[in-house]
Amino acid sequence: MVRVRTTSQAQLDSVLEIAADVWSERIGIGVLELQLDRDQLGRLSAIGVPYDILIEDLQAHADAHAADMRAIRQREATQTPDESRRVAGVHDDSWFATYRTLDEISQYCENLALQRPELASISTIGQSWEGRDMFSITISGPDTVASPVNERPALFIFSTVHAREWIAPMTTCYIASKLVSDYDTDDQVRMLLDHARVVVVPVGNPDGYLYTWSVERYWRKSRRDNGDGNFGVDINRNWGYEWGGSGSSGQTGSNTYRGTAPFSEPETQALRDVALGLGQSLVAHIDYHSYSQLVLWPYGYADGVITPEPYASELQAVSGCIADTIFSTTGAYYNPIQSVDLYPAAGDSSDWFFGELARMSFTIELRTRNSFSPPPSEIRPCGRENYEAFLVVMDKAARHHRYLHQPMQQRELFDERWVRLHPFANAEVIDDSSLTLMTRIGTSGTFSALPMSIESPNVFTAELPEGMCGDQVQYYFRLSEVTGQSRPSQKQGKLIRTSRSIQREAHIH
Ligand code: 0X9
Ligand code: ZN
Repeated sequence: MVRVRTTSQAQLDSVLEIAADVWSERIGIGVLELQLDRDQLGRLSAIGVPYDILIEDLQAHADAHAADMRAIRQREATQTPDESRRVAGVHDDSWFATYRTLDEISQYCENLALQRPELASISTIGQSWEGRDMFSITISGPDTVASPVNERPALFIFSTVHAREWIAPMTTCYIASKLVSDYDTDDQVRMLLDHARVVVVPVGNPDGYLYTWSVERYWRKSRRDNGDGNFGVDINRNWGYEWGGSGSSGQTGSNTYRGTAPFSEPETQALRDVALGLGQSLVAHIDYHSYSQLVLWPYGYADGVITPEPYASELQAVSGCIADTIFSTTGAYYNPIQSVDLYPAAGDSSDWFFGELARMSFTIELRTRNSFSPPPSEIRPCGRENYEAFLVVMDKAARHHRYLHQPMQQRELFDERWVRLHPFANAEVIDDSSLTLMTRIGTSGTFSALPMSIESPNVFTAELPEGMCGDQVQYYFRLSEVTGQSRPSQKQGKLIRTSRSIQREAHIH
């Protein structure tokens, strides 16, 4: 693995031709990290591109990493397992001491569901190209008549769509595991899980993941046989929103091969169908990758693509919140940016969740800044910081469902232009004077603010502006909740989750 510096497009083109694989997130003139055969180094010199060798022998590097993991496992084998914790189905911190195989990951999740069936359940969501079962684990507070689990707002998170990103399944398993165990001990987690559910798919590409453990450590794609001697589709270029554009390849051998059609791959289909199955309940999505510590929000499908307002600001604000929470948990810095500013890549998951389903969606690039094989000691801090950040997103997403607004039918709009908003019982106290209807005629331009009136206790109304027949009227509600000080029972450390202004302000679209 080498770091090169190019100064022209011609140099960059030659370098990309010489490289076996590009590891850098950002591909452009300047600094690039790439994998190449040792005997190609001379060609770099020949075209005048200076380089530093970062990893001399990738196989030896992967072997050393494997030896580290073996040592941890040997230590593990000599220790008596903490059976009482595992049997209780609570979070087992020792499991996060090293990377885990596909089987170990399924067993860990199955055990969570087995031990706490009222909180966690496993479902088969489809089969991979090689015919392996793919599974999800759904976590929520016990089903009740007043709040059936299937009607609760749902957050859908998945990881390991890219096979070599080993810290990703560890992180989503950490989130699943802590949610289950904290339900008993943390008031806020219990409140969130009683009002929302979380669907986790830890391994979105099981064939590829297995392949990285058995054959090629740095394999990225699925394992489809493309029929021409090349294998694999990049599952993160196979989603159906603006599929086929820049940053994805039509070449079967490319590491960003997009497949033959949107959703051509069984793995992408399985993930899509989980999302569609959640229907209106789906409120947010996160796709976990590694590496480089970034929080990415859509769009990312083409250079210069504009994410419409007010969504762009809201996605940016929540991304900032995620990054802040991570930083205040462990001190790790994740940069929040729009995904296109990393590089354009058409057919990724977040563009589909946002563009097609109109849901809040993020792609998080986990630890570290320079490796698909961070030392196993990075797993727990990565889990902790992302668990805390996930709770923030969950709180934010569930909050959207603290308000009820039934859009008016066209017929009603003809001579009635009143819109109503009812806070649910679990909403925070509202600052009445902050209630505003933001509205505009048409689909572009600025929104203007109209104050809302109190129709009866807890029912707020406002009148939409008058338009011409056929005009489209867009609107959303804006209000401030009075929180923070009013909940003195919160533990000091947890206040981070409720103290950001974004959390005190809710937009309901
Ligand atoms: O390229 C990807 O799929 C993601 N990075 S990774 O190194 N894990 O492969 C980032 C996708 C972000 N989306 C866009 N830039 N559109
Ligand atoms: Zn990835």
